[in-house]
This record gives sequence, C-alpha cells and structure tokens, in this order.
Amino acid sequence: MAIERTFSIIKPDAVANNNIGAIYNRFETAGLKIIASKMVHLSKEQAEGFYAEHSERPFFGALVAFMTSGPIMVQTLEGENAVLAHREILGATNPAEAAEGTIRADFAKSIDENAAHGSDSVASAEREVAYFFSAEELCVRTR
Ligand code: RTP
Ligand code: MG
Repeated sequence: MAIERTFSIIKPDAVANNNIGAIYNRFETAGLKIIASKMVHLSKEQAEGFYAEHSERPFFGALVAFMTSGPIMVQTLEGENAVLAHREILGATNPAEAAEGTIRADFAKSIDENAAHGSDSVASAEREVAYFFSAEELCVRTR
C-alpha cells in the first residue's frame, strides 16, 4: 500500500462546536498521522482561491461566506492510502447521506455546514497542502 499525504480542514461550524479534539481522534484512530496543523481565519480571497474549482457553481458565494465566518483548523495527514481513507471516515458531502459513524454524520448539520473537508485525489491533496503549508512545516514522522 502506498503512503500518501492528504489535506484536511475542520470547518468553522466544527471549530465553533468544540469538536477539534473529537475529529483529531477520528484521524488518529484511522491510522492517519498529523504531520502539520494550524488554526487560521481565511480571508475572502483565500477561500475563493482554495475553492476556485467551484467558482461557477450556485453555492459558491454561500461556501465562501461560511468558510470565512470563523477560524478553521488545517491539517496535513499521512498514512496508507490516506486520500481515500480520509474521505471514507469523512462521509458523504451531505451529512443526511453520510454513513453512520462518519465525521459528517456525527458532527455536521447540513450540506452547507458540513464540519470538515478532505482532498478528493492525490493531485488535489498536493495543491491543497501547498496552499497552506511550506515544505518546512511538514514534519517527518518516523514513528
Ligand atoms: P469538501 O471539498 O468541502 O471536502 O466537500 P466535498 O468534496 O465533499 O464536496 P464538493 O463537491 O467539493 O463541494 C464543496 C463544498 O460545497 C458545498 N456544496 N454545496 N448545495 C450543494 O449542492 C452543494 N454542493 C456542495 C458543500 O459544503 C461542500 O463541502
Ligand atoms: Mg471537494
């Protein structure tokens, strides 16, 4: 199995609800190691750039408004098949459709405020990690 890196955001709703630790616990229980982490409050420009692929979608304005509504936690996670493993514990975009026991089923209220983000491919992960972290901020975990 390939060791991959993926990118995670704990979104403003989950930070406001004091669910940072509970969600970190899900990562670690799934075997995903946190190799970089910080709290940030996105500017409108940063949120628009991060979600640029959705700029023509009808929900784009609401998505940017939500993502700038409060601080978020951004993480780089590392582990076996990390991109898919992380998406699996995250659950479906709409928490009403998310499998039982997933992060979105347990911590999200709606499709617009859905607790967390996870990269959807290795290529997206590389772009997203680099959007928030310099190479020096990515720690080497040997154990
Ligand atoms: P994310 O990027 O945040 O991890 O979510 P995702 O891959 O599961 O979903 P994506 O298609 O990338 O959409 C990004 C965020 O936009 C909002 N959204 N709303 N109303 C809608 O139909 C709709 N579709 C997407 C969600 O908040 C989603 O997380
Ligand atoms: Mg996405």
